[in-house]
Amino acid sequence: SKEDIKSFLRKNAFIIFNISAVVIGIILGFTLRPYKMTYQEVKYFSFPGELLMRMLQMLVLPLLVSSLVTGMAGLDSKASGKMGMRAMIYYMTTTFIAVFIGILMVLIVHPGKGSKDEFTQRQKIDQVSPADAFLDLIRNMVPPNLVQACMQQFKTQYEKRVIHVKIIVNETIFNLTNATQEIAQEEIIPKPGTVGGVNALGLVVFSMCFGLIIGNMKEQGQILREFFDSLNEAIMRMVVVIMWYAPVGILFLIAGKIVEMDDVTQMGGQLGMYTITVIIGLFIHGMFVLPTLFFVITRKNPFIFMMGLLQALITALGTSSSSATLPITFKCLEQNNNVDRRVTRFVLPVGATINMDGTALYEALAAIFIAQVNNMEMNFGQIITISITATAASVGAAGIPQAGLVTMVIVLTSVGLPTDDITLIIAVDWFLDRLRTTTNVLGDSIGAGIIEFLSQDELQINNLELGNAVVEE
Ligand code: DAS
Repeated sequence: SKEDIKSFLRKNAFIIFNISAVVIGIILGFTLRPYKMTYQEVKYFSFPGELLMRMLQMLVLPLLVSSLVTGMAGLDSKASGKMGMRAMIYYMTTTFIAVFIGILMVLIVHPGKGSKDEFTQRQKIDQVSPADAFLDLIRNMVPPNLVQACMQQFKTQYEKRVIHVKIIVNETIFNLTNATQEIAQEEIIPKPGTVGGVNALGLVVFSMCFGLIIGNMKEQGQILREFFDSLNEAIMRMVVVIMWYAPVGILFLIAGKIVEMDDVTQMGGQLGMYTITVIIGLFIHGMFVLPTLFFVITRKNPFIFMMGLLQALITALGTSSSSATLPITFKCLEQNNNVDRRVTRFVLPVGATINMDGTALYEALAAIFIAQVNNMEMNFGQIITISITATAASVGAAGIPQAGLVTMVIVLTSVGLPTDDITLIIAVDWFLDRLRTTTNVLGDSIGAGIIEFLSQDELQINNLELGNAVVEE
């Protein structure tokens, strides 16, 4: 009946809007592509999308800090310790499985055919020793200046920007249009560990310690607990507003990207096979491994759970940033899937920062692909090294567009592969980045569901102990 249709539409409005946004965005993008817009025109055209990115990024900092602080403060230290352990075990296990799938896929499909003839002209890429990269990761965890940790680090980003310009502009094989050349100059590849200028890792570490401390401070900590709790609530209400705008932004982000993307003329060759291999690997991990894990542990239907996440997954696809998606991930998990807020607040900010299954899978796969292109046989030891460094590189990669490409350097240098060959895969990276970001967000969300299930006892005890002081929303 009419009423049924109405209530169906109302219940599923977000899902309908978001799916329509993707479909219309793709159609619009391909319709406008033949008109070869200039850089200026593309910029105006994608403006609604740029606005969405900015809105989401605007909320990330206060959301990340307030949710972690209240999350930690709202649990007793035993509960948070146990939950933290579970989260770490989940992150490590799933990341290793992802790496394993990536390696298996690239060894089976063997997309690299031992010649670089198809790829011409490569550019120099900065050398970073794995040891330095590792120290950098630790350094980022302890920001000397908290205010600075919240702000853009212009210098390093600018350096990366110049390098990126050279790479794109000098690539001759991809028939660059004017639009792409100029856009490349605007693009920023930030330093690992920084999220849209925010040092997320450092803020995560600080907020967790801070939350733990004020949680143990009895009456003295009351004001702070209430402050962060209410800040968190306010930010979450802002997220609701943005969620209504999100489909519009996503439509233009996708259409804009399709309009400006390079013509990849050689997709039939090695690069095409590589792309397909990555897609299949991500698909296996996201649609088979993670749902199975979820089902085995919780005995709940993983695909219903994933339907509830749809808006977050689509936002990840549109923004290629798991950090920018974080606000939406929160809302989807809490509103649609009823995951306990004490769990989401605790695990989502950490997950979005360090747990990146898609990125890990991709880095391992890409490294071995580059070895294949160079006709270099990787022995067992080297493959183990790649697994470990790919995991570390995914932890170190910030949740921002194409961060994984930057941390690839660590994986390549660890086994003596030419880092300049990262430029071979740049042409398709914007696309694969979107898919791996979606996988990253899926991994974090399924993790939240699993950890909630495993932590029922602790949550129960905390409910009784804390009454409705901090816990009740
Ligand atoms: N785009 C990333 C993310 O936000 C990371 C990556 O580049 O792999 O998840």
